[in-house]
Amino acid sequence: YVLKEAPDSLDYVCNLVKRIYKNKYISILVADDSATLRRHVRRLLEVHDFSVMEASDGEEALRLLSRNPALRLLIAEYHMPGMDGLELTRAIRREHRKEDLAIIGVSASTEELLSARFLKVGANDYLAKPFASEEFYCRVTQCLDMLELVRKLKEASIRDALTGLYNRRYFFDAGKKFHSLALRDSMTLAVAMIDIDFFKKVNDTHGHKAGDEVLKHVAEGLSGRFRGSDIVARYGGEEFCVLAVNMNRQAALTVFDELRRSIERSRTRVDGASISVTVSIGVCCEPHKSLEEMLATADAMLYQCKRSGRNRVLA
Ligand code: GH3
Ligand code: MG
Ligand code: MG
Ligand code: MG
Repeated sequence: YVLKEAPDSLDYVCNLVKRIYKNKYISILVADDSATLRRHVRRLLEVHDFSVMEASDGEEALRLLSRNPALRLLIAEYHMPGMDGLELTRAIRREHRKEDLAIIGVSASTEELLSARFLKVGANDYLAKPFASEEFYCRVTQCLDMLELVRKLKEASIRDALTGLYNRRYFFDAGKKFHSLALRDSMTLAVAMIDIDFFKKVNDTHGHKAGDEVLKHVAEGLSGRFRGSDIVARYGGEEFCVLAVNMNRQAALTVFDELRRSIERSRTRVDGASISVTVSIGVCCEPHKSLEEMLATADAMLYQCKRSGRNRVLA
């Protein structure tokens, strides 16, 4: 089974490590005033390799949560001196959503509707004590699976499936935030539209699949060239856009012309063919315009590039 996946690929090794140490990266906080009960829950979790932290009351739980953003799940006892489990849950929900930090309320109390009260203030689940370790583990897994599913969906909703770059929606959502920050702090900002020249010819000559490989190749070249704080997105088809903060016109012309040249020099190898493409890039460095207007200006510059011979940068 193991050998079916190419054993020499880095991805394979990473996935294997993740599978073996899956739970080591998941931190769970146990809030309970009884040290005996905390130790019991800690042991249940550590059997499955989770990283566990302990809090003996609500205040300590809040402190630990604010200092450890990696925490994914809180097991909250109802009866605690000071802030009880319900108040703790309510306080946490002012800052952390259900899909970012799960909470399971637990209690030995027979108070009526306690489970409903926990769920109403924002707990993901409730378990009455004493519980079977098997059930405890199932509930924990269920909560963590939900968090992981939401994380994957969120990630998928902002990415382009073919290239892995951000998609147009994310470009505008995040771009608008960057844009207003740049305006506020009087920072420079560059927005670029990048379009592959005569891309239809690539599809016509080598086929659509080869065209896709070229798109992926250009996307890789693009994403490797910008800072993590910049946004590199696939705008659609064979068009990409970049928003680079702290970049003035002079720097933009240099950076995008280097990018243009590196794409011109590089080749995509597909099924024995070696394909090279060029790109035209229009840039706008006028952050006093709205993001939409900046893109429209960049697009107009791109059009000028196309009209004046392609394979060039204009700002
Ligand atoms: P120009 O230099 O004027 O930009 O010419 P062009 O051929 O690149 O421009 P045009 O807009 O006429 O054609 C773009 C082509 O890109 C048409 C379309 O089939 C192709 N295309 C768009 N999305 C994809 C995709 O996801 N995969 C592949 N393989 N081709 C795509
Ligand atoms: Mg186009
Ligand atoms: Mg076109
Ligand atoms: Mg094109």
